[in-house]
Amino acid sequence: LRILDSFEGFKVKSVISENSRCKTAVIHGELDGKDAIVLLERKPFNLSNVSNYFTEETGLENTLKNDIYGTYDAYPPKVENAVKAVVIHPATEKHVQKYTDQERYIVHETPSLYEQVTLPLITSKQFSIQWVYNILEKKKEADRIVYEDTDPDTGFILLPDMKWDRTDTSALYLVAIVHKHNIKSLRDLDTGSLPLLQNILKKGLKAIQDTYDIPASKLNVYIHYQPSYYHFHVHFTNVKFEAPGFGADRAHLLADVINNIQLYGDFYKKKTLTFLVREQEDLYMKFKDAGYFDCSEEVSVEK
Ligand code: M7G
Repeated sequence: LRILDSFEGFKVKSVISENSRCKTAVIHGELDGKDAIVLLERKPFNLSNVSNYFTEETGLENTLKNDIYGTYDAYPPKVENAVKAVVIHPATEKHVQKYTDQERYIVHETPSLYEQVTLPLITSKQFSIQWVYNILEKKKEADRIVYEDTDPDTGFILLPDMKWDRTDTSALYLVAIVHKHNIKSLRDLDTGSLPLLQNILKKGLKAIQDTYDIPASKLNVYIHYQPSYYHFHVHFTNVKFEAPGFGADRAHLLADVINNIQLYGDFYKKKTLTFLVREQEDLYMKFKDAGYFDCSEEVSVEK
């Protein structure tokens, strides 16, 4: 689990996903004989120092000139060229699958499908959450903590998400990880969870206002269903930023979740929850094996 200082020895196996609009690509490779996943992302412009781009150090290659219109390939100084790279190494088969572009299917998960199909899978087979425990036990990322409430029942640690470079606040992305164990996901929330949820919303928003001067009205605060990691956590992102995973197929706004529980108590135990599954995912296989996609109309209306 060493920290890399170059990609020396890295062997590219394949490009497993690519998004030209987001300027991202995911590469599956091998390092030290073990699988590795690298998420590459072009960084946003450093606008606090925008004049750095406009010097003789930025070479220009003309690609078109028509009347007053010119297009160029520009080569800014090296420091402005950095590409963000998230490296997962050694990566498991599940990581390769998670980041590979693949067909997606909608599932309407009734409470009984949750009990019969989803729950047995997430209790037996899921991504390791060692990284979460490392944060909660202050073994890793302790110097990045933005705010902590240490209460064992309602407390949490708020810190920058791995996906955020911590410089550009218009792409601000923080995650609040609860101290309490055994809340796997949205499905486990009920009236007993209200003090925890309200505490995260109130104190998380205040900490972001105090630290980054971003008000509550400029933040999306939400929970993923299904999450990748089944230890309860909440996402805080700048509304300016189209965060991956902020879609109706995955994101549940924390304020709405609180209100649904206030109104209906065990709402998330009874609700049919909709999400996307990807073809290579274990969950897709399980729903397929259970015959869900053969007769999804019938199954999805089951109470
Ligand atoms: P999720 O909804 O369970 O899964 O969110 P997703 O990755 O499919 O969205 C987990 C969140 O935790 C994501 O936004 C990850 O980027 C973030 N995350 C994952 N890991 C392994 C780490 C980590 O080691 N450190 C930090 N700070 N964030 C992480």
